[in-house]
Amino acid sequence: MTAYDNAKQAFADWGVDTENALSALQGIAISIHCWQGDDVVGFETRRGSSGGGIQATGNHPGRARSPDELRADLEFSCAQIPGKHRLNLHACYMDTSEAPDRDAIEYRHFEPWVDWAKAQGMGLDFNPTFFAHEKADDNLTLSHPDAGIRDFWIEHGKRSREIAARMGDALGTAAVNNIWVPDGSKDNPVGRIEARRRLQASLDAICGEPLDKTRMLDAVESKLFGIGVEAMTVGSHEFYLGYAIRRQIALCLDMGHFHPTENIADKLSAVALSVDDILLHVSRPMRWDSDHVILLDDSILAMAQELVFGDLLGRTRIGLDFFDATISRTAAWVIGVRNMQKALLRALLLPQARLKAAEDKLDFTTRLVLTEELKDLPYATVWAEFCARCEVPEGAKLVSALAQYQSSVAGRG
Ligand code: RNT
Ligand code: ZN
Repeated sequence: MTAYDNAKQAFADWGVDTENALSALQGIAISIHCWQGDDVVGFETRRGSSGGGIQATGNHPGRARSPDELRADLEFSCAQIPGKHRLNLHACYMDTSEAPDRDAIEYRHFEPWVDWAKAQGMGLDFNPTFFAHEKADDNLTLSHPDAGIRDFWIEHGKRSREIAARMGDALGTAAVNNIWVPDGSKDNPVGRIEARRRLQASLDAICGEPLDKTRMLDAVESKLFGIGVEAMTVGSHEFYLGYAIRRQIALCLDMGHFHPTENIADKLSAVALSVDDILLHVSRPMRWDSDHVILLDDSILAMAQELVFGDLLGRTRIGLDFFDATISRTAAWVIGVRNMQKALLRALLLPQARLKAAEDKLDFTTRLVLTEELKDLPYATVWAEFCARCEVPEGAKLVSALAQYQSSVAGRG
């Protein structure tokens, strides 16, 4: 008997088939955010200030300085992560010797990424970049009072959407095009509704023409506040929840974009009754939207359990959104993606029917005994089996692979 055979039996004793869990996990693609690899800097020749309140902190050696370095780092990272995943690109990560402004980006500026994704067997997702640009320095873009500035950003949004659709065509898997804008106000505004009307009109101008959902999915991302926009964020949760419902597009829930005591896992089932598609930005806020690398902690476990128990995996895209520049950036990716997968595996290994039956009978004692006893099951052994089958390292081998790669990139300037 191998350790896995024993674990398989331990779960079978609870009525859980570990093989079903492993094949379900194999089918879940995580959208890996390109911006962890270079501290959200991007590769535009014309580069503005960082802006938008989302600057990474830290100066660990090894930041990717070019698309080639970023791709090399991603290839290494993906070789340490079981399964097939997606890459989530931002518009500012264009790969071209040209210097198009944001309102002039074209598909060809991203084609090297598409070719690379095809070779890797990865899908792509996309984001227009509404920050780090002189026309966003006031933290106003799609809701700017000046129509000329709004039009500039609307053009950027339209082009991004078209690029995403063409990525979807090329790779045969719909690319999510997620819109997040930093728009807001540092001090108490007097024209809140006007700002929100302008944002709504700009979004309508961008997403007005319906595109085939097999090519791309529109998503909008809400936020509570950011540095420099403490008093009001135009695209608040209520704003975008309503907008996504009205326009039948995807809603993006970022785990760092709510009050720290709100339970983001709880929101999934609530919004799922009103929107068809959900995008997650799995992140770890510490006191604020700090975007720490995700741990295998209660918030992630709860999120994964809601996805599995609410049968929401089929209409939720799981994207990650964190950036830590104080540690190895490749290690950050690998740790974060694997933690998301471990959380999903744990949820898939729970005896769901039995737990729900106890709850339906209002037998809360049994529910509590079960949830606590189930924590002792050998999840780690099933995870190790998954890694072995996918031919990726775990434990001490992973630690040394990460350290070795980090030392190979530490000399980058
Ligand atoms: C910012 C949002 C947004 C960004 C990325 C880089 O608060 O979370 O998703 O992190 O677009
Ligand atoms: Zn986000």
